[in-house]
Amino acid sequence: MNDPQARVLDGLRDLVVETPSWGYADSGTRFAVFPQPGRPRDVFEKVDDAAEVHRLTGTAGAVALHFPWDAVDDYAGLREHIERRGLRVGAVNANLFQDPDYKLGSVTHPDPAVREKAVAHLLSCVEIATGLGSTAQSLWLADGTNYPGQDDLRARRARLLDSLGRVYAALPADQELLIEYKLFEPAFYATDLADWGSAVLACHRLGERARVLVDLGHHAQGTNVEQIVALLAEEGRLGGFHFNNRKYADDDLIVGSVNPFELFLIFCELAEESLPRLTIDQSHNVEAKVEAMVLSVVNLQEAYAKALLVDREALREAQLAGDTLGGHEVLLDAYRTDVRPLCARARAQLGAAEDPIATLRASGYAERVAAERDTETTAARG
Ligand code: RM4
Ligand code: MN
Ligand code: MN
Repeated sequence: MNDPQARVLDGLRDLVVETPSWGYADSGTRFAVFPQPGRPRDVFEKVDDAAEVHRLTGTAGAVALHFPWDAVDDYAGLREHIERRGLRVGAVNANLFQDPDYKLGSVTHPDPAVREKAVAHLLSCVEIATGLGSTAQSLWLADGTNYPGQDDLRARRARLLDSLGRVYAALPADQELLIEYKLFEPAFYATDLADWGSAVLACHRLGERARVLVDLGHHAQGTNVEQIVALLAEEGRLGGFHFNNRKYADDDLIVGSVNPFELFLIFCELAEESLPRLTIDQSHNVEAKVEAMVLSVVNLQEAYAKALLVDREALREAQLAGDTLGGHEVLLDAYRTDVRPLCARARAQLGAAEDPIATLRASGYAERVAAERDTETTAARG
């Protein structure tokens, strides 16, 4: 398609961003959690917030869930609630990092009984996903060691592959396994899945529906994340993305807030082929949560729009001609374009808000949920 504006409008129409249920709930740092007015009290209210973000942006039609944080007795009821709000279930995220049994690891733990417990949790997540109509398991492990000699690095790797192999074997054909790596934290000496290499090697062992998930906050400073995207895509192993932004470590700030040019370059790579699963993974500690999520989706729309504006032909010509700065300037041209009016038009076409933040603020949503949720909580506490 040669009309760049039409390319952007089409692209934004098809863009789906999954917002995370956990991004609406109270969170904090290891120093403190600051409770917010109107915070959702359960998964149903998290879904209500996600639906509000979708209503305003037109692009956030799926909600990723985290278990056991979002566990309920009646999954059919939860699915109905999600669909009634005009959403679908995104990836199902297992939680293998909070139970005291996992102090020395989960699927890599030296004790087979703990590994069994971890695998059982992963298998229960597969069942939950089946009931909810989700097509992906998203797995991040906190597994690792703090001291040299604490455990055998090769034995841990073998345990990891064996445990994940059992989970992969139980995956229904319409579910994929996304494996997320992270350089460090909570382990500080050796993390079992520390980088894209250790993740993609595990995927190769498991099977073709195992793919790597890239989280923007999980690399060493200065890592060229867009190059990792290109590499994994070329291998057919780019499964998904966790968007956020950071200044120092895994800060989980609003995507595009600190380093918008990096985000644009990542979208330039993503836009080369059909987009993988795109999820926001953020922790809003001091900012208003629904507003933070709306701004995140808007930032993603703008980064994608700019990537779609890149004159690919001119870029290729410059590259083939060895015109070093010519190619760079093609990218800058797109990056420096003010795409806000075009994104507003795209949102209007989707029946969403031209100016989502202003509309949210004028709607009184935050005040309304604060009144409903906080009063009832106080009443319930008696
Ligand atoms: C991790 C990782 C995971 C997320 C948890 C809460 O650092 O990014 O994706 O599920 O945090
Ligand atoms: Mn993540
Ligand atoms: Mn993280």
